Amino acid sequence: MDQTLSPKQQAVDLITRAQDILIVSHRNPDGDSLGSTLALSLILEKIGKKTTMACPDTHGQIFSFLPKISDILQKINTSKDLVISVDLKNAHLGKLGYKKIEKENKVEILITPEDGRFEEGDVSSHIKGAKYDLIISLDTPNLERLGSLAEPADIFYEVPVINIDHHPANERFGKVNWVELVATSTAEVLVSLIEALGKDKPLLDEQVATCLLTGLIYDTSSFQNVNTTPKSLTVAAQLVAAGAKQQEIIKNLYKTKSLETLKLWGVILQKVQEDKEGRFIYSAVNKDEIEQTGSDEGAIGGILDELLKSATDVDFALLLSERDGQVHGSLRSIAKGIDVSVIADLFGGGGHEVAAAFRVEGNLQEKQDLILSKIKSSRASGDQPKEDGEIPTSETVGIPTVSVGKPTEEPKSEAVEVVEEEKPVEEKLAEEEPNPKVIEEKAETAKAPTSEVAKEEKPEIEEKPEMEEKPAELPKDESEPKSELKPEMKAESTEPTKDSNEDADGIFSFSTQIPKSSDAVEPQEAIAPPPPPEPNSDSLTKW
Ligand SMILES: [Mn+2]
Repeated sequence: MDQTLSPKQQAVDLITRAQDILIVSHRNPDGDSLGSTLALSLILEKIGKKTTMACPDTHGQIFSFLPKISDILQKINTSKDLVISVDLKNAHLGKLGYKKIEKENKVEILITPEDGRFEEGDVSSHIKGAKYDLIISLDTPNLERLGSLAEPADIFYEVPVINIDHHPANERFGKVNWVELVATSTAEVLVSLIEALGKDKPLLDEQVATCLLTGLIYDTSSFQNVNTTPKSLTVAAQLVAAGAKQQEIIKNLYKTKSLETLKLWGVILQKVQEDKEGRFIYSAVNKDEIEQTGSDEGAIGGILDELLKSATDVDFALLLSERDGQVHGSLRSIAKGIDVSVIADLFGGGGHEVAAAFRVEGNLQEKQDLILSKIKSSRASGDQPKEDGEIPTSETVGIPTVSVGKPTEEPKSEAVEVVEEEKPVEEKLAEEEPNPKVIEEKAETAKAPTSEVAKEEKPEIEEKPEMEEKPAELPKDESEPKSELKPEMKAESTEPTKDSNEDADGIFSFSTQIPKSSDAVEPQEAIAPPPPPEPNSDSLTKW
């Protein structure tokens, strides 16, 4: 890779040479991560690439209007094929088949020569590399945020990664790191990539524009946030001109609430309380209440921004929600100059000045009072609102200054973990302190950041929601008809011609796809019986 090229040029170069591209984005998907993923997939398919989209968590209902959204997988297949090669110098291929020996938990592959005689030394084997030849990570500051997609993370070290993002905390884990701090959203960065890829033919169509505009609208809260830049407005205008369905996006993102969401909001609003001394409002919702309304945790996200944040005469709003044995705290500043990341920091959390979050192990009942009293005493001890017009410092602009510590390194009374806010907030830093040094930083292969700047930006915002994670149920193989495994030679094979069963790499593939359900599944479980033979289906004989 030519290091003198810009990250954009390097990205274009890698994409041009790749065939099978995996697009991944962070846990707890949002409008930017989803819109960007979908737009990029649509574009890459247009230029003849095969793409797979993956996000470790399911998306919220409000995003269902986006094209192709149901194609986003929650799991990626990281399994690798075992390739058995047979040298044909001594014999020509006649028939090829296999049989499974249940007792010994083995499969035998039988190759009958058409003429000549095979020698034992004609056989060799190797493990085929990862299925994908390129990974593009979108809107994701580090591998941890990819959740189960990066567990194990081997594939991210074996396959080149293009890391496209706009978060200051990005760890630059890619081979190419295109991190534009001045961009409002990853979608905005992609507009420039799409232009570069579409030199020969324009690629921006209605669907792509709608996906990208969703990302821009989401990350700027419909251009309300302070991170809204002139460029983002120009790009948005360009997208609307290309047919982006702005009204449909607004309707789905902001004007459509399911009855379940409204019920949950009702519960939350009913329980809102004010702490006069601490100058904040708070509400809390437990697991049962979430379940009773029929909504999911994803429905909680919007209420802070849409309702609680409108409260007057308080400094900030706090919402506690119980999820999977943890209490999640979400914070929004209301009064100008209040930095809620300081509050989140009390519990090992982090975030930005205007929005932050934390997570505490335990249930709501036992932790609520503890959390509230800790906040109150911190407020009492002099966390005063900052003066308006104060010159932003690295702290006030939301550069997280908390150090990330595993619970073992930071013994605290309660096990806390740092979380990132569900809803991305404005990257004020991006606007106020664009750091050319970082933007210009050239690709580094999966290395820890070495520069001072990079260290400073080491993300302490780490999110472990896992709340929406519903790994796809994989079919079990119990139902497999055992009779199919009987070692009886089937005679209906055809001539071993290459064309019908050779894939792009020239490797024979069984017409009976062995359903590789998941890498987590025991190999022997994953092997399904061959389906009933179809005459002339291929030249591989099953017996
Ligand atoms: Mn984003």
